[in-house]
Amino acid sequence: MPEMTQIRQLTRPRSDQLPRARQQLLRDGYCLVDGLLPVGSIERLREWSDGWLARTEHPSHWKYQGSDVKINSIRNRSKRSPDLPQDGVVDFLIEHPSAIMSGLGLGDFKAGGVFQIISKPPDAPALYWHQDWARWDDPISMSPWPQQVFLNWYLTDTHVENGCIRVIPGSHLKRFELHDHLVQAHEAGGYNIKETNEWMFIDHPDAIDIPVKTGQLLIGDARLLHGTHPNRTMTRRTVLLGWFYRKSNVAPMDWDGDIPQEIVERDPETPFRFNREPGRYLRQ
Ligand SMILES: O=C(O)CCC(=O)C(=O)O
Ligand SMILES: [Fe+2]
Repeated sequence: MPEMTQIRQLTRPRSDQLPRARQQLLRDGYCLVDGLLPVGSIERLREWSDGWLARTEHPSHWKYQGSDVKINSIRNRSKRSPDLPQDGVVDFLIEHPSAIMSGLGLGDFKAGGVFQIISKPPDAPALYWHQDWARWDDPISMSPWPQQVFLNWYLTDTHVENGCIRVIPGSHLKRFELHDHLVQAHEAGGYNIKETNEWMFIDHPDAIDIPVKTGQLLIGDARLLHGTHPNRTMTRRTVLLGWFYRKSNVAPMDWDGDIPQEIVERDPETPFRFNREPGRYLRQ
């Protein structure tokens, strides 16, 4: 999508917005900012994603997400998933928000290289409560700063009726009773749950809905508990979701808050082990 990147003056964020958004990201686990997209981007992205959705067979385990079409970028390609189809639109989605990321103090984050097309068709069920962090055996799970975030571009305005996201603010750093009742997300268990599962779809008293306007960018900590409402409308609700990561497992250079002792003492050789189950590093 080369036309999009030409309009440089639109990609610089307003100066007061981002420091406040950063505070919210640290405290609540998410923030919503102006995505500064060039005119016409949403329509183009909708056309692009509708094309992929139409060409892709939807397996039954996509029921709760709606779809999970993964597309690799070209210039920022994920080497872990070399077989995914590649598309330059994903490079735009990765590169466009770089000034926003810097303004949020996330300038040291790198894109995973892939975006997911997650689209709820008309009459689609809710997405269950889950969190997406999978390094719970590692003391870095306690970081008061984000280590992994999702960037969500919604391609329609979202609201409760068409399946907007809902979150439990603060759940990225604090254990809620709900944590102990959840089946782990997606391939770790969520794919196979029943729609009648009470905990996975609970109307939790601490949950808040996050309706999003097209053009806004929702950024969330991977540890945040989130889910969605069902889509009860006749129009599909699509989000383009990409993961961004910090490579370093020590405090950011400019971090002036506390650093948990567990992180100070963390063995730099701690091996990666996939574990989505929050354990002793998520405290009450
Ligand atoms: O559909 C959404 O709004 C969020 C999707 C999500 O969180 C996921 O697929 O892990
Ligand atoms: Fe998620």
